[in-house]
Amino acid sequence: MPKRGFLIGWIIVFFYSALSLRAEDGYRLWLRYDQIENDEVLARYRAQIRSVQIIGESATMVAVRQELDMGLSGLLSQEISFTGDEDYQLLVGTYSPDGPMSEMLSPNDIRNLGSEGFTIINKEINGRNTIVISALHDIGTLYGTFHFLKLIQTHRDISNLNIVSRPSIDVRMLNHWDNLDRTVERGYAGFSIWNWHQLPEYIDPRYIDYARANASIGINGTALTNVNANALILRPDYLQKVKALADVFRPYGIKVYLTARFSAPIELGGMDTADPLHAEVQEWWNRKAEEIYELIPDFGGFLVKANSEGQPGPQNYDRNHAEGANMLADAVAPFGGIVMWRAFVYSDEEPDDRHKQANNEFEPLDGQFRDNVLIQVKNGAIDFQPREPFHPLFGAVEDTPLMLELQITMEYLGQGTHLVYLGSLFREVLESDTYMKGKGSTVSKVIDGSLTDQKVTAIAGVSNIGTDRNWTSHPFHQANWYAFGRLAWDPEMSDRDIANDWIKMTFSNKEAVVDTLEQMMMASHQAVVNYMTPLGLHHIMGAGHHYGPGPWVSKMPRADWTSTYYHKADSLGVGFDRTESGSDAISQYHKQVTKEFASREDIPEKYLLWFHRVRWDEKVSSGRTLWDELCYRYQEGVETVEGFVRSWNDLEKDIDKERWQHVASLLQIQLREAIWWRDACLSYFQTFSDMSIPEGVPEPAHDLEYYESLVYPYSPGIRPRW
Ligand code: BDP
Repeated sequence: MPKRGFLIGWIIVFFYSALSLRAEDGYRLWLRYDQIENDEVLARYRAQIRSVQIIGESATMVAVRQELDMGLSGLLSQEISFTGDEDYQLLVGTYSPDGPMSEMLSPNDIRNLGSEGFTIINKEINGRNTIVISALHDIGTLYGTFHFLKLIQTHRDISNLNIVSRPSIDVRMLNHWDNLDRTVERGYAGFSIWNWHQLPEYIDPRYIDYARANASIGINGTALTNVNANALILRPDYLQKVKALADVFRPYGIKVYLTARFSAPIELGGMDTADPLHAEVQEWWNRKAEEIYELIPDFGGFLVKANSEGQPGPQNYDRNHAEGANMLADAVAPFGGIVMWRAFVYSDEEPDDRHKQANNEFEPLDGQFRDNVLIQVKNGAIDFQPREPFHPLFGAVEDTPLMLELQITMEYLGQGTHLVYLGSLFREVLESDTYMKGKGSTVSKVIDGSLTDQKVTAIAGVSNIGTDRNWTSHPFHQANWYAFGRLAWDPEMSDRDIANDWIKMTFSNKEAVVDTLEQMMMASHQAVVNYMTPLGLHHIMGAGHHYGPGPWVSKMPRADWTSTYYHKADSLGVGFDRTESGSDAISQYHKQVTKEFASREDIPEKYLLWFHRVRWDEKVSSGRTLWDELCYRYQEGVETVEGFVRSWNDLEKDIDKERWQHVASLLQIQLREAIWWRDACLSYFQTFSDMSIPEGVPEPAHDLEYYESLVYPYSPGIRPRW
């Protein structure tokens, strides 16, 4: 007998050590529930949570139970009782005035929770300090559950909680630029996770983990398909596939949306027009909406890219954006759906500065859209550049709901391989002041509806998710998905606090790790701006795939696809004059902003060349010439990445082998490419400035011809053409 016990003992030891040695592949994202390493913290939580009472049986409450079971038994590595014993220490349930939770909570506790908010509060129940997680709807209770698990993952004190949280924005969604053939436009993390061919029968378990991850950060919508849309998704068999996904996501509070190809009545309906004022076209969309809602009663609505970059739209029939949007809005309105109509438009013929075109087209239409239409506006007027000043539409449209579109996939910020924390970029956009209603009219206040009283509010992030085992290619890019969700819930949150939570949940609570990673992440946005597009330079990347530097790009089908259009370098200077003496795009901002940006003295230097043409020998705020400053900024970007390499090396012992090795390799790519950007851009601009590279900045390793000769036909994420 003792022999047998001995053997079993060894089997158990072997099993657990095998478990702890399991390769850390990043699949679990920030929902890692490994046993807490700090013994003191562990002992405290173990005593605080042994028994849990969950009230409710809906699919969402089943998800609550599963998450708590997995989370608590993993983190605390002890058996948790869910048997409903009287001595529970955690009570989880949705409040209703005549339900059991009403005995535990006062109406005051649940006031102001809205449809998605939650409360987590310590109460004396049965003479015991009990934690109560509750909400007015099950989804709020699920959000509260994830919040609670986060408190434990980040080692917060849970003995005296009094949390009330509700989202500031109604629709918090991901936009997948996923094609039906599973390629992803501007996707750098593998293929699309939507396995259209095997849906609706095969439900990949990934869909559930996708939903869990999104729910954990409050994301409640997903547009499944590319904005460069394919009408096929609206065909009945594809709608069955969409329904299967919607059914998986529903318990997690996530609604599905689809991109609507404006010409679908022609392509699918066999009609000869898609004119939005044509009765039969309207009828086609009304029927289509009915068909969709029959299958998916909580379908969110349509996202539309129209008359932009070759996509069909109302202007093909001499109708305007409002007429196009309203037709679709009328089709989904009876079912509570919305239409998100993108403002990323620039006309094929218009010779005007591209910066101005969205305002030119949308400002005159303000007030003409149906109540269930939102205009979806990118953060800046050009295109998700490493840094852009906020889009002037945010301060110019008052009678139409505006929503913000951010890009999580980093098309212009190093794509799948550079460590860049976007929390800082998002924060910068959200706190930009539009002055729409006087000082303090930040973009976040425009989009959360508090300034204009808009009925629906929304925010979208272009997803960076793909079939890569770790979802996002770079382990640190998980933080960008995470930060998007957190800011969508609370646009006033600090990017640093979000990074701090993410690091603790994803890597470690050890102070040295947290401090180092936080520093790296917080420095990373400015670093990429420095080594790619310092001082307001923009759109100087490689053509087509947008990979690597390409300031020399000058021959493209359209001038505003070239780099030379944007930097306008010549022997005198560099920069795009968007002041009154130039394109005057600057006047589309509120006059307070226009005044600031128009002034060479007042303009934040980070936007200098975005709005001004500056002579190479002109002095900037550091007292250096523009040319020297440019060189130093590029160099500073490279040096910051060198610092990342050193910092990461110092953490080798604190991070699991797999992720440490992965990030270490990616940092080598980032460093090589930062140097490439610096050397290629300085070689190129030097042909105009004709000034020498200042001391402290190395001479480029190659000549300009070399950099210009590099071609990357298989760079990922390329825009498919059909
Ligand atoms: C650009 C991308 C292109 C997208 C477009 C858009 O290069 O692939 O289709 O934005 O947002 O940044 O519609």
